[in-house]
Amino acid sequence: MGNDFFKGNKEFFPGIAKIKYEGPGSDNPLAFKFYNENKIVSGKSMKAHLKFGIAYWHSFCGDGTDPFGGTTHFYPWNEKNDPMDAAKDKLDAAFEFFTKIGAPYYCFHDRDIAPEGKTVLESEKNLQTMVEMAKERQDATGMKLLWATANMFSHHRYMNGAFTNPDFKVLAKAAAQVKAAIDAAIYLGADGYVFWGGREGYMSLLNTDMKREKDHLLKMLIAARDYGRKAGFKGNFMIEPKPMEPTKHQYDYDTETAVSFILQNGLEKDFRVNIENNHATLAGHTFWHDLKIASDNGLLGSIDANQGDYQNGWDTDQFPTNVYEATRAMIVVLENGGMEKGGLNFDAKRRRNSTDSADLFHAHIGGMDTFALALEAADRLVNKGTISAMVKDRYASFDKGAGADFEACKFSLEQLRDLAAGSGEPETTSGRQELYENILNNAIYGK
Ligand code: XLS
Ligand code: NI
Ligand code: NI
Repeated sequence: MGNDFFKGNKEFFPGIAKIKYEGPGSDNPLAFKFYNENKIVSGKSMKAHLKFGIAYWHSFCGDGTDPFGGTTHFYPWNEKNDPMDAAKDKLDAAFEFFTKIGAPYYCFHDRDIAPEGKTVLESEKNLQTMVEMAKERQDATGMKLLWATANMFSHHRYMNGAFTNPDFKVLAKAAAQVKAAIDAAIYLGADGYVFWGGREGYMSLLNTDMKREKDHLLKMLIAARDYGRKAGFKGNFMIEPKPMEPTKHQYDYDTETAVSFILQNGLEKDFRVNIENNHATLAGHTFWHDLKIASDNGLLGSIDANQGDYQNGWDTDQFPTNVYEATRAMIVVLENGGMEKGGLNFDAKRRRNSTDSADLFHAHIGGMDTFALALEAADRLVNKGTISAMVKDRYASFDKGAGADFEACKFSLEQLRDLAAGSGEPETTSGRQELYENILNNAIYGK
């Protein structure tokens, strides 16, 4: 394998070497056509701009199961009977994949890397053991943990929620799990810790005290933040919004809701949002819209880079292939000055019927090439500044005179009325949407 670290270990992706950049002229399906990690784009390498992360759950745990059928992805790292032995194989497979695909970051839920034990203590021990192994592999390969999280939605005890469960005993179990996951994040030097509240919501308002549940959610986020900071966690805590699925209604409905929650409760020093494309579209927004909301509020933390299906109303978690959508995302990221402690985590799964191990590579190569194209297109657009100048000009009437006085809160409603009464009908001004769209397309096509 050309990497001493794996000597003596079983190879899980035999016949696939490290994926290289071969450029758009290459016909090799196992090569990057556009992602050239060392290429400099406005002063920074592609690798540093994009900070790709691999989602442990989809890539090494998701087995193709859907509501109508079981496993279709039979993994060689899932063959041992003892769950800890299987977890160790999985870790080796994961690091082999990380090294071969050449993404610098990964993300996991506690239960992705270590099996749940019979007691809290046993679960903590399992996690500690696996985290120590992961640390060794991080040190040997240079991989970094983008963020960690706790899976508080799969176990049956969480069927009525975790932090928002009506039963205090379940809430306490969730607290224990989060404490251990934060400890893991600290030990592995993670840049972030994510709260995605899959079951923090309701199925029916008839049996739900929503006000009380939301209050518990806030109290638990504060307790987790306080513990993390005390224990030395320096990264961002992040809320990942999603409107529904698995619950009918999730409390962190969309980015606007999560941002308001953060600001309303004075959590902006510690909390950011982690935005997923398919969650934004499920909420009836675009990826672009949710990223903009976060960025406008200084709360853009990180991105779960995937895409949905326009015909399906659920979280299909597909690998990103839509360059137009990705470009609009990268425009926000560049205008935001990057994401500091965030990156692009592929929270995406290959399809149930993509059953070759090479498909995992094709999926990630496609996602990485898509965002490389998007980065360059966004850079052309942002650097030229045509659109930003046009937008600025659109609001020029607020830059001076009475418009500027209005922004400085110098007018009452009556005074504004008098201004209106003393002037004629304003001339209409075109919004020029089609022109803007052409400029964006031109940037995508290299102009
Ligand atoms: C599910 C979420 C989940 C989070 C991490 O829809 O996207 O994968 O990213 O718990
Ligand atoms: Ni996600
Ligand atoms: Ni999702």
